[in-house]
Amino acid sequence: MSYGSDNPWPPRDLLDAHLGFGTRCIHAGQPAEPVTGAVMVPIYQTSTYVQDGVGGHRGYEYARTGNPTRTALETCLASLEGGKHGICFASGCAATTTAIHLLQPGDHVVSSDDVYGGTWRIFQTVFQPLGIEFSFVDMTDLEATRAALRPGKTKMLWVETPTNPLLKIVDIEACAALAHEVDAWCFVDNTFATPCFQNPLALGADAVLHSTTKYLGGHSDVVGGAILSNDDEIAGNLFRLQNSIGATPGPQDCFLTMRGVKTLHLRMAAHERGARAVAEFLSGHEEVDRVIYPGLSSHPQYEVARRQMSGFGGMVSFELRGDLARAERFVSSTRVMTLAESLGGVESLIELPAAMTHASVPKATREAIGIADGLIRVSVGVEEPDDLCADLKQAFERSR
Ligand code: P1T
Repeated sequence: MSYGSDNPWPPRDLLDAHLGFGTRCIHAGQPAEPVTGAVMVPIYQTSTYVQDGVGGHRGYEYARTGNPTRTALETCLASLEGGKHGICFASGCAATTTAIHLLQPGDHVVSSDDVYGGTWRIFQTVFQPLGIEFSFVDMTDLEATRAALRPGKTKMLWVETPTNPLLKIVDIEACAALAHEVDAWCFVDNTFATPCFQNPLALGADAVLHSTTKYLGGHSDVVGGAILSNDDEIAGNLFRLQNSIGATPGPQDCFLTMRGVKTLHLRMAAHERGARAVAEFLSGHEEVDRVIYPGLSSHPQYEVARRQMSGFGGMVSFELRGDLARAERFVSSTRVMTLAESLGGVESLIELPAAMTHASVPKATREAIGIADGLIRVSVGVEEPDDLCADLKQAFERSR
């Protein structure tokens, strides 16, 4: 099966399943370029490709349809998720939007309630008015998830795990089984865990989505998205939609993402080390009401996390004692951690979801989900853990 362009280079076939994860981060999809021997996949900064005669192209016709730098990234990410097919997009939201275009008016989606605010906004304000229905449920409650299914109408389960920002852990294997009982697809947003710590396809998911803006890019310098799948029908339709809708990434962005991915395995280990230190520091603090980190045995789904993840990730959320003003002062008081949206970069970022990343979710909905106004989310970077804990300590003092 060929998609868009029947490109000769770089090859899409994956011959690397025997290689370890870290080796694939560096090499998957990226053989040396055959003309010059360039070790790094070049940035093919072109919008179109010469044809030797009408229709006689060399695998690439037009850069929305295909670009060799993008092909390499798509192949690399597919390899990391254990998928046959990789399809890249201009952003995580572009990937989500394109995925929902697989559905028709009248179809129904059951989604995790605690999803990224922008995902919620796409579902509620873009697709709901076009006739696709969404039910939001706490997917840690499998009975509630089952009850939300409408056999014959439900075509997709949209699972985000760990969730953003409450870091709930959803049982992927159980949700994929529920989806398949009603002949629906199970899509998993794996942005927070990354393929380094969680492989949804191996747990039965039909497709995996990433905001590559986050850990995969890893350096807060590029926006992108990807969907990986083993299902020929899903992938064929996504390639068609990728070309038709056209929310594709440019070659420079693909290059930066691929360069970031080369150190994914190293960075994730450091993110996790820092996150554990921060979570333990906060757990012992008298001014903190609740610390949420999947790697703490106090986490409600700790056992599920241990079963389906090989690491607990770099995200920590917590509730500070005191009012919203105190929380605002706190996130403005850190000196090493930067007050900013986004996550997954080498630098630590701190934010208030209710006022920032999840401001597009109405307050009543946020409260029903459990996102308190004073909830603070930290994307723990790869700085020295001691410096991060010292930074939080001085922020407690400065924000009192
Ligand atoms: O920002 P973009 O690349 O379009 O990705 C959207 C997206 C999708 N899925 C998850 C789980 C996400 O966290 C995001 C983006 N999130 C943020 C910008 C944030 O700060 O939470």
